[in-house]
Amino acid sequence: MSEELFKQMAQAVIDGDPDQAQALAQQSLDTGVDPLEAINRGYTAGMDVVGELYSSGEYFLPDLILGGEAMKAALAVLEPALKAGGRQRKVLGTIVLGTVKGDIHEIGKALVGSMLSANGFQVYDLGIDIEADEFAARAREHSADIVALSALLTTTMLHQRDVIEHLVEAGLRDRVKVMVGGSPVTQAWADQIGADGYAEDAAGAVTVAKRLMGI
Ligand code: B12
Repeated sequence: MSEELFKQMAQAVIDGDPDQAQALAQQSLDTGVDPLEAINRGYTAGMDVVGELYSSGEYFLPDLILGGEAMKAALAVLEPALKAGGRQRKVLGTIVLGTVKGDIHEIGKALVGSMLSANGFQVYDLGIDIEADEFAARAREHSADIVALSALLTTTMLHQRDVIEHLVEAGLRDRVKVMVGGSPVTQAWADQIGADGYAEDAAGAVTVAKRLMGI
């Protein structure tokens, strides 16, 4: 019975269908299925397939976005039940994410956030146009393992360096890894400003975040 439900959950993510994903999550709670099993054996299994199809070129960006949205829709139903039951999903690490000061591009940043969250990271998405000192303050508040910085403009990518400088000034740099991305950002830029990781896309962000956590 549950096996069939898990398959349907995975399929809802593969199909990028948030409504179906959410309905199945509610159905699983109503029929007493363990929410942790639903996340791991249903939805996360579906995300793995989406990631593979994207890597092999069969799926494109919109499929990745929809898969992430479907997963988020299901988690919105299941995570409160998990917390109420006193069980937490295993968290791989805590990430403070945002688009840097002067930059209002949010789509890629949101996609990176939902992929990280769907793959087991606790993500605090600060939003867009975020000041450097705000990143440092929130990293301290949440005891972040990683600060992830998005920038889509050649002018605003300079602020990624400012955030690193603020983390140094706040005495946090030795405790917090920094990951950067956005279309004008390159590995060479990441190296130049002393960031710990760079990824070209949201799937790569998950790989890099896991590497930074030593997983
Ligand atoms: C949509 C868009 C907008 C929308 C944004 C809407 C929104 N709510 O986000 C609006 C209309 C507001 C906008 C405004 C502007 N834009 Co604009 N915009 C774009 C556009 C067309 C698409 C961006 C997008 O969403 N891509 C889809 C997402 C999924 O991809 P992505 O953002 O690159 O993110 C992926 C990766 O980069 C990576 N990634 C992103 N962030 C991070 C973070 C980390 C940590 C990691 C690891 C990875 C990562 O993973 C993501 C997912 O795979 C781009 C062109 C382009 N093709 O990129 C121009 C573009 C970025 N914009 C541009 C410009 C010039 C502007 C404006 C200055 C225009 C103007 N004169 O007003 C303003 C700037 C406003 C501001 N202050 O920020 C230029 C930038 C040129 C440059 N190199 O500096 C571009 C490249 C267009 C162009 N070819 O000229 N824009």
